[in-house]
Amino acid sequence: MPDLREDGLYPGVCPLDCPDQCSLLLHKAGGKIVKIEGDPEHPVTKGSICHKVRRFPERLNSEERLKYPMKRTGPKPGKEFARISWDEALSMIGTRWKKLISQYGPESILPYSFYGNMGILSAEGLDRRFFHYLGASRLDRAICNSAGSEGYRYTMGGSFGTDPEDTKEAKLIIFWGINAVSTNMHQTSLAQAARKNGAMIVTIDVHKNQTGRLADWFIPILPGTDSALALGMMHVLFKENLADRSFLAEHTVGYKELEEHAKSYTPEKVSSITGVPAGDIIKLAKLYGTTSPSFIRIGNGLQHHDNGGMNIRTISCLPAVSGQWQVKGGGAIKGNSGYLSFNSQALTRPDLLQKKDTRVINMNQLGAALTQLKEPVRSLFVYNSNPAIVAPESTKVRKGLEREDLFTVVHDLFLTETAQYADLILPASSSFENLDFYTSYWHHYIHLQQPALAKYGEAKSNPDVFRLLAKEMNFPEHLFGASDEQLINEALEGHGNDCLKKVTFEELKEKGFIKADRKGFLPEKLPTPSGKIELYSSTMEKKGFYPLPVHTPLLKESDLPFLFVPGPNHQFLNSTFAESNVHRKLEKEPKLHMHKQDAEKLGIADGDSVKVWNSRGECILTAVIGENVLQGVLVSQGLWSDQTPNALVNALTPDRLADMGGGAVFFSGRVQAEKHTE
Ligand SMILES: Nc1nc2c(c(=O)[nH]1)N[C@H]1C(S)=C(S)[C@@H](COP(=O)(O)OP(=O)(O)OC[C@H]3O[C@@H](n4cnc5c(=O)[nH]c(N)nc54)[C@H](O)[C@@H]3O)O[C@H]1N2
Ligand SMILES: Nc1nc2c(c(=O)[nH]1)N[C@H]1C(S)=C(S)[C@@H](COP(=O)(O)OP(=O)(O)OC[C@H]3O[C@@H](n4cnc5c(=O)[nH]c(N)nc54)[C@H](O)[C@@H]3O)O[C@H]1N2
Ligand SMILES: [Mo]
Repeated sequence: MPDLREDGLYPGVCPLDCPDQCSLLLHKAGGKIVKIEGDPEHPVTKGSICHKVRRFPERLNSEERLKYPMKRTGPKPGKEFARISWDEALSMIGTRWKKLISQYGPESILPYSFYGNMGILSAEGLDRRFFHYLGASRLDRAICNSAGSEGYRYTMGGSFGTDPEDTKEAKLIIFWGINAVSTNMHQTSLAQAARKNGAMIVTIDVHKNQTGRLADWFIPILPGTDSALALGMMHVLFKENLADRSFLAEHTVGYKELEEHAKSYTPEKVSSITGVPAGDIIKLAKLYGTTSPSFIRIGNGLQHHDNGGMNIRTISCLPAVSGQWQVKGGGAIKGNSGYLSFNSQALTRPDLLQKKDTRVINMNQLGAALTQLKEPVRSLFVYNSNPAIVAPESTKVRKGLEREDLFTVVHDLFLTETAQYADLILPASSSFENLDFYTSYWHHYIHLQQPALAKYGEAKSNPDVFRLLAKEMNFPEHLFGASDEQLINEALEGHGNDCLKKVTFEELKEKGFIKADRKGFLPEKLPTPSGKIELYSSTMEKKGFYPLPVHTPLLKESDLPFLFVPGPNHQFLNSTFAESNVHRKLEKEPKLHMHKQDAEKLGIADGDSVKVWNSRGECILTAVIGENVLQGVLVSQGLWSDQTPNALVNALTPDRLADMGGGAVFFSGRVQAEKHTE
């Protein structure tokens, strides 16, 4: 271990929930990180990092950081808290939980977490083991990528795609439902490098944002209609003899059925569904079918819809039809975590859960879980997440969090909007203070973060909190006494993943990051039931889905005229950084993109305040009028903090679930808009 009293340069890895997972150089002076740079030695991130992370030191050293545990002294929500000791905090939790367990059973307790820190020990390690042993209600962590991951799995068997480093060789790059300039900047750099070698960049999105502007060809599409566009492309590929039949015959199941099925997705029909002109559909399909290597970066936006799973399932069939999986730099990436899979079972120990039918609560329905269950949740333990801002149907979520009888503990670095509803607040250390390992869901590197800083005030890491809670609850030492180093070793053994066969903790310590040893363009035998790419999926059929890719329209939840797409923005990372004046200033104000004809009808001018509302809630946003969105579509960006109280976009989003994976449908809600006057 380095001597943490020393100033100087420390290696680091970005802990944020972002595909790029950058390798960092941490400059330390006076015992603090004062500057962060990208590590030029990293083969993918190559020393370039985003503004958010360059300004990370402000966050780390912020006066607002939580330094010690505190208990509530005022009403919920509020900022009145009093300092207490860790012993007192732990004993309050232990006493309350033991009482709840004896009175109501352990399912009265619910953990709520996501990936505020992508470190594996921080996000899915001892915490999971602890709650399994306790027998708490299980949380279905479906807020981000679960619908698309399930959809992709039916086609490809798991999260396996193209090596991003190869994509600089592509001649056609399609950014499909991804705002890569903001959310995957190194894929953008790779695309620009490819463009220097003659590649063309196409962006398919509901919003002409930075990534749309970067493209050589921007294709605007109506929300939730992408599977129709992909099927329209397949229609043309088969019809024009641009499908790679020898690849299809050897590596896929069901291509003849797909060809037959795609016949009904004529360009005219697809145009009427998607808003993309028939001529453009034909042009896009021909471009895709005649350019090699062609690569599709499949984004997250597509799956936050009622039909999100099927959208991804369908698009992921395209590289099979074109045979592009077999071409270096071709293919697609939805996610690549399959190449870096480790022994998660050893860390999380699902076997410790005694009652196998312990109830499962979907994190997208937190509001309902806190307000509507017959057997109520009576205690909530929140870490790595800020549900008061990020979860759908905020009004319902906050009503639940307001319950006086709900014993809420929040472990975070800051007094987040969620922490303001807590009975007890625990201070978290930053990732740079902890030992942890990281696996990217886009590139192929596994990283180690060794502690570069002493712990801030009395802050503790997530694994340390669960070690202490285990002691408090008298849980066995042999299960909860393991050190971080032991846990990393457990994760790196017995995983059966050949790509990580040679990776050890010792080597990670020495090198900082190691590339998965991947062979071939895809695993030789895909983990689908047939071992092949499944264009026709019997598994789906058994589950009641249509076995072939298909377009299903979004649920028409009301007659309100607009579809509302509130995505993330450039300067925040979900709700992280939204608390910072500097980051908010850079974003200027919460905007609402609207088509000029819609604006005209509503008498709204550029820069006007607009009230956006539905039966769930309302927001006040600033109009940006133009042609960045199609008619009938409204787009906002950013999960703004309560410092911008009128911009809580999740007050409007529905908490129903997507077609697959229990996914969130943030982008399938309907709203009305009108000029706002004070
Ligand atoms: N700067 C920044 N980077 C981030 C994040 C952040 O908040 N800020 N968040 C991180 C996280 S957790 C994630 S999951 C990723 C998300 O990053 P992305 O994968 O980029 O996903 P989103 O930004 O949700 O949506 C991407 C795009 O999909 C578009 N879209 C919405 N609906 C549709 C549709 O039906 N069809 C099509 N074609 N497009 C549609 C949106 O307009 C948006 O431009 O980014 C990560 N990186
Ligand atoms: N409207 C709308 N809503 C969305 C989305 C959208 O596109 N539109 N995107 C959704 C998506 S894709 C995602 S992934 C979710 C993300 O939602 P969240 O996972 O809740 O992400 P953040 O808002 O960044 O909150 C992370 C919190 O973790 C804390 N944290 C960081 N490191 C640590 C640590 O080591 N320990 C502890 N205990 N805490 C730590 C941070 O301080 C921060 O408060 O939001 C979803 N919500
Ligand atoms: Mo996410």
